[in-house]
Amino acid sequence: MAPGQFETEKWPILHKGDVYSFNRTFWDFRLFGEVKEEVRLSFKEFMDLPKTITTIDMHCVTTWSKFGTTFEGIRISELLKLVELNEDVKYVKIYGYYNGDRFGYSANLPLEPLMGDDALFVYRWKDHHHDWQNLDPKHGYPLRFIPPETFYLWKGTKWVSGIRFMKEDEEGFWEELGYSMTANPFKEERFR
Ligand SMILES: Nc1nc2c(c(=O)[nH]1)N[C@H]1C(S)=C(S)[C@@H](COP(=O)(O)O)O[C@H]1N2
Ligand SMILES: [Mo]
Repeated sequence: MAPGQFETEKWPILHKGDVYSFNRTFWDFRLFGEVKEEVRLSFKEFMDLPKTITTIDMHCVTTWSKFGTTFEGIRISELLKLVELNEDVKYVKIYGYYNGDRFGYSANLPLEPLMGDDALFVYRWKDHHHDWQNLDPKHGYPLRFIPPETFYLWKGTKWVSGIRFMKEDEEGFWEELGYSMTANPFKEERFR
């Protein structure tokens, strides 16, 4: 158990701003920043990418942890096949909607720990009490990021809109407000 956390059976809802309402026509996903050529994916193009199923623990910095949720989604490494990164890209910022601003929310992360099956853009989940179901809009429908469990859940951007590739680390939404850049729950990296 990560220190200072307690287990919750329910899946709490936590975010700033309005719940984004999905419109397939206007939705796209951008891969930009330190790339040779920017890429935009329609919802169909994104959902046609190969899928991965993984069970991931979630740790919210407000001290709840939800264990053993199984997610279906698309790995970052699938998206990396679509762009050519510039040299020395080491960080990403994962953007999402905030009150209608498609890049209003963001979270920074190092790229290297996101290369596995436990860093997913998810749209479906199940657990011990629930059968497979689509994400609820409040949890990020149609697509939200779930980070590896070595990052607090604020790094899991809901209503995702794109990834910016970066050479240097840069603060996102909560990091600008004083939260940790590295955010490891097992080291209790909450603030800085
Ligand atoms: N777009 C967006 N994504 C967001 C947030 C937000 O305010 N806006 N809040 C983050 C925080 S602080 C947490 S703890 C998780 C909560 O996800 P949940 O509501 O599905 O439990 O979403 C993260 N992703
Ligand atoms: Mo959070």
